[in-house]
Amino acid sequence: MKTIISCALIGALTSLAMIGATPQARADVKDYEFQLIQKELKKGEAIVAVRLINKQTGKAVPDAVIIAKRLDMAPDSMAEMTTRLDPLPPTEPGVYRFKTTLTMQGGWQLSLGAKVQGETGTVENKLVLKATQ
Ligand SMILES: [Cu+2]
Repeated sequence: MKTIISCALIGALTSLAMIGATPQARADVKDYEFQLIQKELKKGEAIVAVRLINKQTGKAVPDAVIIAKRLDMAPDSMAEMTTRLDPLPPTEPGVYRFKTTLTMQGGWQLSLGAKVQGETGTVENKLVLKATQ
């Protein structure tokens, strides 16, 4: 009986020690990357979804705060042509979704700025997607 109790106690102390040293604390904003779930979407009403991953662990990163976002046609030399980008509630941890209207067929650039929990600095990515007929 006595042995069981001390094992449980050691287990609890080990868990506490692990909480104090999360591997994320040593990561850098450059270790994070947004990836498009779909690189081609139909022209018109669309949902753009991106996954934020930690490149060191390959894991999806939930609870990031999107602080900047823009969708424009820079890839087709129309950087001034922008469209709406409304955040949608998450359905999967680490996946960020936006409702938009792809008003023209062609290349669109999605620019994102995000704050990751426990990291200083901003994750900034530019991703290119294609609106098809
Ligand atoms: Cu255009």
